[in-house]
Amino acid sequence: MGEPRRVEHQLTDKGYVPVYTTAVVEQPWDSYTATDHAVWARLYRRQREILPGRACREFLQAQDAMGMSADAIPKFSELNPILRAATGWELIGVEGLLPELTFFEHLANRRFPVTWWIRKPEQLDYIAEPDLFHDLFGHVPLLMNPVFADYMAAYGRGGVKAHAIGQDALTNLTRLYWYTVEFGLIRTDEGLRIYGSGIVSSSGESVHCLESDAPNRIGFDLERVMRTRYRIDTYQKTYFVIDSFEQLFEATRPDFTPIYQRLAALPSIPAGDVLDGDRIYHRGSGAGWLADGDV
Ligand code: HBI
Ligand code: FE
Repeated sequence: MGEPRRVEHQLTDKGYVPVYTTAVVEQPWDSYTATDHAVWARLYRRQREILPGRACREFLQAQDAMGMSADAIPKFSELNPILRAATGWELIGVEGLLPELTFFEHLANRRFPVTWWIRKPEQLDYIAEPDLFHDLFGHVPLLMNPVFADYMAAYGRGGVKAHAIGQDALTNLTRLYWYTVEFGLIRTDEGLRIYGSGIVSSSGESVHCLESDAPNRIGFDLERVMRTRYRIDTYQKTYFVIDSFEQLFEATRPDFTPIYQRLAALPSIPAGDVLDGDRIYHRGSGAGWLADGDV
């Protein structure tokens, strides 16, 4: 496949990466090489070895229910009927990062953009932009969960509105995405579990987020999360813990406009801070934190 045309750079959980065209592309499944399938298999097996007992049951069960396996890169055409039947969502192939408004509009219409290409073997442990493994392994399974699927669609609608309001609203909303969809933890009877896609697609952070003494683990609060800066180049300094996907969906019910107005008058919160009033599951030691670089 030719190198896609690059449009601009966008800040993501891996730094500034090129934003590709908004084009929707068919998954070129027949063009995947044996190396592409081997990279999928290696990453899939490694994550499925460490995620039982760490990822929430809903994630693991959904991934199995979709028929994902290490055997080969899944076909969007085979996943879509299953996903549509479960929650009305479907996957669309894209070149990579989309301009924010385009991304939000897809989510609002229950279309999840999945990058069609997978990283190279030499990028196994680090890639600067979301590839097929991050999107398909990390983001797609939980779209089978009706409540989380509704949250993602509500998030998309919120993003379209925030885009019309301005950058401050977008910044608040991006932090919400960050600390839930990408790096969220959930409380269960067996303890804290992972549901964030940025974590479940990362072998190191899947262990670090639950077992390291360094990070804070704090109960989810919408405005606290919207004010909290985050990391794009290291593990998160703070992980926010929801009680349930219902709690997360309920948080998106109110119109955010008055919240954005209130937050505009308040300072942002550094990524590693713990505040009075926080529901503290774990106060981090801060070991290994970099002093600067919060976004
Ligand atoms: N585009 N394809 C794709 N995938 C993303 O996860 C994505 C994006 N564009 C913007 C974006 N995420 C973030 O800025 C969100 O916070 C909007
Ligand atoms: Fe992502």
